[in-house]
Amino acid sequence: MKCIRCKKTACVALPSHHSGFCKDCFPLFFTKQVETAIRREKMFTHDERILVALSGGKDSLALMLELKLQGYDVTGLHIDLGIPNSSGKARKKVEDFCDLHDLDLCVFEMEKWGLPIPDIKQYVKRPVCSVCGKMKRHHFNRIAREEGFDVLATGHNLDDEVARLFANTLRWDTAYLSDQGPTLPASDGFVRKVKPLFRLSEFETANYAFLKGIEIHSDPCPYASGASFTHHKELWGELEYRSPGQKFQFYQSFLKKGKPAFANLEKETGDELNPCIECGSPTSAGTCSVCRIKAAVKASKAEAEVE
Ligand code: Q46
Ligand code: ZN
Repeated sequence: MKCIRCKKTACVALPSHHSGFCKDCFPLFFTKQVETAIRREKMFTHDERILVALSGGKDSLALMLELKLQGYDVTGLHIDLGIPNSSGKARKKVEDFCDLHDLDLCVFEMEKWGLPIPDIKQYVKRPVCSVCGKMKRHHFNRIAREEGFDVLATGHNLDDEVARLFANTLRWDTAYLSDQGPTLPASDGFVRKVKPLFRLSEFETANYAFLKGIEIHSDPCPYASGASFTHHKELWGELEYRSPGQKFQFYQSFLKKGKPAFANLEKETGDELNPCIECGSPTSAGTCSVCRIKAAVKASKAEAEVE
Protein backbone atom coordinates (compact mmCIF):
# COMPACT_ATOMS: atom_id res chain seq x y z
CA MET A 1 0.00 0.00 0.00
CA LYS A 2 1.20 3.51 -0.83
CA CYS A 3 0.91 6.60 1.39
CA ILE A 4 -2.13 8.54 0.19
CA ARG A 5 -0.24 11.81 0.66
CA CYS A 6 3.31 11.31 -0.66
CA LYS A 7 3.07 7.90 -2.41
CA LYS A 8 5.95 6.39 -0.39
CA THR A 9 5.35 2.97 1.17
CA ALA A 10 2.61 3.27 3.80
CA CYS A 11 3.27 1.95 7.32
CA VAL A 12 -0.15 2.66 8.88
CA ALA A 13 -3.24 1.31 7.09
CA LEU A 14 -6.53 3.06 7.91
CA PRO A 15 -9.43 1.14 6.33
CA SER A 16 -12.00 3.45 7.94
CA HIS A 17 -10.53 6.34 5.96
CA HIS A 18 -9.87 4.18 2.84
CA SER A 19 -6.24 5.21 3.12
CA GLY A 20 -2.79 4.59 4.54
CA PHE A 21 0.11 6.81 5.52
CA CYS A 22 3.90 6.60 5.72
CA LYS A 23 5.73 7.38 8.96
CA ASP A 24 6.20 11.05 8.04
CA CYS A 25 2.66 11.73 6.82
CA PHE A 26 0.75 9.83 9.52
CA PRO A 27 1.46 12.44 12.25
CA LEU A 28 0.11 15.11 9.87
CA PHE A 29 -3.13 13.12 9.56
CA PHE A 30 -3.24 12.86 13.38
CA THR A 31 -2.69 16.61 13.75
CA LYS A 32 -5.49 17.34 11.30
CA GLN A 33 -7.93 15.13 13.19
CA VAL A 34 -7.11 16.88 16.48
CA GLU A 35 -7.41 20.32 14.86
CA THR A 36 -10.80 19.39 13.40
CA ALA A 37 -12.01 18.09 16.77
CA ILE A 38 -10.94 21.28 18.58
CA ARG A 39 -12.48 23.56 15.95
CA ARG A 40 -15.78 21.77 15.30
CA GLU A 41 -16.51 21.01 18.95
CA LYS A 42 -15.40 24.50 20.10
CA MET A 43 -13.03 22.97 22.69
CA PHE A 44 -10.63 25.85 23.42
CA THR A 45 -8.58 28.64 21.92
CA HIS A 46 -4.90 29.57 21.95
CA ASP A 47 -5.68 32.21 24.62
CA GLU A 48 -6.98 29.70 27.16
CA ARG A 49 -5.10 27.71 29.82
CA ILE A 50 -5.52 23.98 29.38
CA LEU A 51 -4.95 21.39 32.08
CA VAL A 52 -4.20 17.97 30.57
CA ALA A 53 -4.79 14.85 32.69
CA LEU A 54 -1.68 12.66 32.31
CA SER A 55 -1.82 9.02 33.40
CA GLY A 56 1.42 8.07 31.66
CA GLY A 57 -0.38 5.97 29.04
CA LYS A 58 -0.14 6.50 25.29
CA ASP A 59 -3.32 8.53 24.88
CA SER A 60 -2.67 11.22 27.47
CA LEU A 61 1.00 11.67 26.53
CA ALA A 62 0.18 11.75 22.80
CA LEU A 63 -2.48 14.39 23.48
CA MET A 64 -0.13 16.51 25.57
CA LEU A 65 2.61 16.46 22.96
CA GLU A 66 0.22 17.19 20.10
CA LEU A 67 -1.36 20.17 21.89
CA LYS A 68 2.07 21.56 22.71
CA LEU A 69 3.14 21.20 19.06
CA GLN A 70 -0.03 23.05 18.04
CA GLY A 71 1.05 25.94 20.27
CA TYR A 72 -1.53 25.64 23.04
CA ASP A 73 -0.92 26.76 26.65
CA VAL A 74 -0.83 23.34 28.32
CA THR A 75 0.00 22.13 31.83
CA GLY A 76 -0.01 18.45 32.78
CA LEU A 77 -1.72 17.05 35.87
CA HIS A 78 -0.72 13.62 37.15
CA ILE A 79 -2.45 11.95 40.07
CA ASP A 80 -0.12 9.65 41.99
CA LEU A 81 -2.56 7.02 43.23
CA GLY A 82 -0.17 5.53 45.77
CA ILE A 83 -0.48 1.94 44.46
CA PRO A 84 2.68 -0.03 45.35
CA ASN A 85 4.83 -1.21 42.41
CA SER A 86 2.69 0.69 39.92
CA SER A 87 2.05 4.36 40.65
CA GLY A 88 5.74 5.20 41.05
CA LYS A 89 6.52 3.84 37.58
CA ALA A 90 3.65 5.74 35.94
CA ARG A 91 4.69 8.95 37.68
CA LYS A 92 8.31 8.56 36.54
CA LYS A 93 7.21 8.20 32.89
CA VAL A 94 5.11 11.35 33.15
CA GLU A 95 7.88 13.33 34.87
CA ASP A 96 10.51 12.20 32.35
CA PHE A 97 8.17 13.02 29.44
CA CYS A 98 7.47 16.52 30.76
CA ASP A 99 11.19 17.14 31.43
CA LEU A 100 12.10 16.01 27.92
CA HIS A 101 9.51 18.23 26.24
CA ASP A 102 9.85 21.14 28.67
CA LEU A 103 6.25 20.95 29.83
CA ASP A 104 4.73 22.27 33.06
CA LEU A 105 3.47 19.52 35.36
CA CYS A 106 1.49 19.38 38.63
CA VAL A 107 1.55 16.12 40.59
CA PHE A 108 -1.19 15.44 43.13
CA GLU A 109 -0.47 12.66 45.65
CA MET A 110 -3.44 10.70 46.99
CA GLU A 111 -1.24 9.42 49.85
CA LYS A 112 -0.44 12.95 51.06
CA TRP A 113 -4.09 13.94 50.68
CA GLY A 114 -4.90 11.09 53.07
CA LEU A 115 -6.52 8.48 50.87
CA PRO A 116 -4.24 6.30 48.72
CA ILE A 117 -6.08 3.83 46.48
CA PRO A 118 -4.93 0.76 48.50
CA ASP A 119 -6.93 2.14 51.47
CA ILE A 120 -10.00 2.40 49.26
CA LYS A 121 -9.49 -1.20 48.15
CA GLN A 122 -9.21 -2.31 51.77
CA TYR A 123 -11.95 -0.29 53.42
CA VAL A 124 -14.60 0.61 50.84
CA LYS A 125 -17.10 -2.11 49.97
CA ARG A 126 -17.46 -1.06 46.34
CA PRO A 127 -15.47 -1.99 43.22
CA VAL A 128 -12.16 -0.19 43.64
CA CYS A 129 -12.12 1.07 40.03
CA SER A 130 -15.43 2.88 40.32
CA VAL A 131 -14.25 4.72 43.46
CA CYS A 132 -10.78 5.35 42.00
CA GLY A 133 -12.38 6.81 38.84
CA LYS A 134 -14.61 9.02 40.96
CA MET A 135 -11.58 10.27 42.96
CA LYS A 136 -9.62 11.08 39.81
CA ARG A 137 -12.50 12.99 38.18
CA HIS A 138 -13.07 14.86 41.45
CA HIS A 139 -9.45 16.01 41.77
CA PHE A 140 -9.08 16.83 38.07
CA ASN A 141 -12.05 19.14 38.31
CA ARG A 142 -11.15 20.57 41.73
CA ILE A 143 -7.54 21.36 40.75
CA ALA A 144 -8.57 22.83 37.38
CA ARG A 145 -11.10 25.03 39.15
CA GLU A 146 -8.84 26.07 42.04
CA GLU A 147 -5.86 26.81 39.79
CA GLY A 148 -7.93 28.87 37.37
CA PHE A 149 -7.65 26.70 34.24
CA ASP A 150 -10.21 27.32 31.52
CA VAL A 151 -10.54 23.73 30.48
CA LEU A 152 -9.60 20.16 31.40
CA ALA A 153 -8.49 17.89 28.53
CA THR A 154 -8.37 14.10 28.73
CA GLY A 155 -6.93 11.54 26.32
CA HIS A 156 -10.14 9.56 25.69
CA ASN A 157 -10.06 8.18 22.14
CA LEU A 158 -12.81 7.02 19.79
CA ASP A 159 -12.71 3.44 21.13
CA ASP A 160 -13.14 4.68 24.71
CA GLU A 161 -16.03 6.91 23.72
CA VAL A 162 -17.82 4.27 21.67
CA ALA A 163 -17.43 1.61 24.39
CA ARG A 164 -18.83 4.02 26.98
CA LEU A 165 -21.66 5.14 24.73
CA PHE A 166 -22.53 1.53 23.98
CA ALA A 167 -22.58 0.60 27.70
CA ASN A 168 -24.75 3.64 28.51
CA THR A 169 -27.10 2.80 25.66
CA LEU A 170 -27.46 -0.82 26.75
CA ARG A 171 -28.68 0.49 30.12
CA TRP A 172 -30.51 3.50 28.57
CA ASP A 173 -28.74 5.51 31.23
CA THR A 174 -30.22 8.89 30.38
CA ALA A 175 -28.12 10.87 32.89
CA TYR A 176 -24.88 9.62 31.34
CA LEU A 177 -26.21 9.81 27.78
CA SER A 178 -27.08 13.46 28.27
CA ASP A 179 -23.55 14.19 29.50
CA GLN A 180 -21.45 12.20 27.08
CA GLY A 181 -19.66 14.05 24.33
CA PRO A 182 -16.32 15.50 23.25
CA THR A 183 -17.04 18.89 24.86
CA LEU A 184 -18.88 19.27 28.13
CA PRO A 185 -19.41 22.98 28.85
CA ALA A 186 -18.56 24.46 32.25
CA SER A 187 -21.47 24.58 34.68
CA ASP A 188 -22.22 24.75 38.43
CA GLY A 189 -18.63 24.37 39.68
CA PHE A 190 -17.55 22.01 36.90
CA VAL A 191 -14.87 23.23 34.49
CA ARG A 192 -15.26 22.66 30.75
CA LYS A 193 -14.10 19.16 29.82
CA VAL A 194 -12.86 18.16 26.38
CA LYS A 195 -11.63 15.05 24.59
CA PRO A 196 -9.57 16.21 21.60
CA LEU A 197 -8.69 12.64 20.54
CA PHE A 198 -12.31 11.53 20.07
CA ARG A 199 -11.94 11.31 16.28
CA LEU A 200 -8.91 8.99 16.58
CA SER A 201 -8.94 5.29 17.38
CA GLU A 202 -6.75 3.57 19.95
CA PHE A 203 -4.76 2.08 17.06
CA GLU A 204 -4.16 5.52 15.56
CA THR A 205 -3.09 7.04 18.89
CA ALA A 206 -0.76 4.10 19.57
CA ASN A 207 0.86 4.63 16.17
CA TYR A 208 1.31 8.33 16.81
CA ALA A 209 2.92 7.66 20.21
CA PHE A 210 5.23 5.08 18.63
CA LEU A 211 6.23 7.24 15.65
CA LYS A 212 6.90 10.22 17.96
CA GLY A 213 9.10 8.02 20.18
CA ILE A 214 7.00 8.63 23.31
CA GLU A 215 8.02 6.41 26.25
CA ILE A 216 4.73 5.27 27.76
CA HIS A 217 3.67 3.50 30.94
CA SER A 218 1.99 0.36 29.64
CA ASP A 219 1.96 -1.98 32.69
CA PRO A 220 -1.63 -2.78 33.66
CA CYS A 221 -2.79 -1.47 37.03
CA PRO A 222 -2.59 -4.33 39.57
CA TYR A 223 -6.18 -3.58 40.64
CA ALA A 224 -7.65 -3.62 37.12
CA SER A 225 -10.48 -6.13 36.91
CA GLY A 226 -10.30 -6.31 33.12
CA ALA A 227 -14.07 -6.00 32.95
CA SER A 228 -14.36 -2.30 32.24
CA PHE A 229 -15.57 -1.95 28.68
CA THR A 230 -13.11 -4.61 27.45
CA HIS A 231 -15.85 -6.85 26.12
CA HIS A 232 -17.61 -3.94 24.42
CA LYS A 233 -14.36 -2.90 22.77
CA GLU A 234 -13.91 -6.44 21.44
CA LEU A 235 -17.44 -6.41 20.02
CA TRP A 236 -16.82 -3.09 18.34
CA GLY A 237 -13.50 -4.33 16.99
CA GLU A 238 -15.39 -7.08 15.20
CA LEU A 239 -18.00 -4.66 13.82
CA GLU A 240 -15.33 -2.25 12.66
CA TYR A 241 -13.38 -5.04 10.98
CA ARG A 242 -16.45 -6.09 8.97
CA SER A 243 -17.56 -2.57 8.24
CA PRO A 244 -14.77 0.04 8.57
CA GLY A 245 -15.99 3.41 9.80
CA GLN A 246 -18.88 2.00 11.91
CA LYS A 247 -17.48 3.26 15.20
CA PHE A 248 -17.13 6.82 14.05
CA GLN A 249 -20.55 6.77 12.42
CA PHE A 250 -22.22 5.43 15.58
CA TYR A 251 -20.61 8.13 17.71
CA GLN A 252 -21.23 10.99 15.28
CA SER A 253 -24.89 10.02 14.83
CA PHE A 254 -25.29 10.00 18.61
CA LEU A 255 -23.85 13.51 18.85
CA LYS A 256 -26.16 14.78 16.14
CA LYS A 257 -29.40 13.01 17.01
CA GLY A 258 -29.22 11.25 20.38
CA LYS A 259 -27.46 13.64 22.71
CA PRO A 260 -29.72 16.67 22.14
CA ALA A 261 -32.78 14.59 23.00
CA PHE A 262 -31.26 13.26 26.23
CA ALA A 263 -29.91 16.68 27.23
CA ASN A 264 -33.41 18.15 27.14
CA LEU A 265 -34.73 15.26 29.18
CA GLU A 266 -32.08 15.71 31.90
CA LYS A 267 -32.71 19.45 32.23
CA GLU A 268 -36.18 18.69 33.47
CA THR A 269 -35.07 16.16 36.08
CA GLY A 270 -31.57 17.34 37.17
CA ASP A 271 -30.81 17.94 40.89
CA GLU A 272 -29.72 21.36 42.11
CA LEU A 273 -25.98 21.55 42.91
CA ASN A 274 -24.26 23.47 45.71
CA PRO A 275 -20.62 23.63 46.89
CA CYS A 276 -19.55 20.80 49.23
CA ILE A 277 -19.11 22.18 52.76
CA GLU A 278 -15.75 20.39 53.06
CA CYS A 279 -14.04 20.94 49.72
CA GLY A 280 -16.22 23.30 47.67
CA SER A 281 -16.84 20.80 44.87
CA PRO A 282 -20.33 20.76 43.39
CA THR A 283 -22.71 18.31 45.04
CA SER A 284 -26.42 17.75 45.44
CA ALA A 285 -25.82 16.82 49.13
CA GLY A 286 -24.22 18.99 51.84
CA THR A 287 -20.95 17.05 51.73
CA CYS A 288 -19.78 15.59 48.42
CA SER A 289 -19.44 11.83 47.98
CA VAL A 290 -15.63 12.01 47.82
CA CYS A 291 -15.39 13.80 51.17
CA ARG A 292 -17.86 11.28 52.61
CA ILE A 293 -15.77 8.34 51.36
CA LYS A 294 -12.62 9.91 52.79
CA ALA A 295 -14.26 10.37 56.20
CA ALA A 296 -15.65 6.82 56.17
CA VAL A 297 -12.24 5.30 55.35
CA LYS A 298 -10.60 7.38 58.08
CA ALA A 299 -13.17 6.08 60.58
CA SER A 300 -12.74 2.45 59.45
CA LYS A 301 -8.95 2.72 59.71
CA ALA A 302 -9.15 4.21 63.21
CA GLU A 303 -11.53 1.41 64.24
CA ALA A 304 -9.21 -1.25 62.80
CA GLU A 305 -6.25 0.22 64.71
CA VAL A 306 -8.15 0.05 68.03
CA GLU A 307 -9.08 -3.63 67.52
S1 Q46 B 1 -6.02 3.07 38.13
FE1 Q46 B 1 -7.80 3.10 39.38
FE2 Q46 B 1 -7.66 2.33 36.84
FE3 Q46 B 1 -6.27 0.96 38.71
S2 Q46 B 1 -7.73 1.11 40.38
FE4 Q46 B 1 -8.96 0.78 38.57
S3 Q46 B 1 -9.50 2.85 37.93
S4 Q46 B 1 -7.50 0.10 37.04
S5 Q46 B 1 -7.74 3.33 34.92
ZN1 ZN C 1 -16.19 17.52 49.14
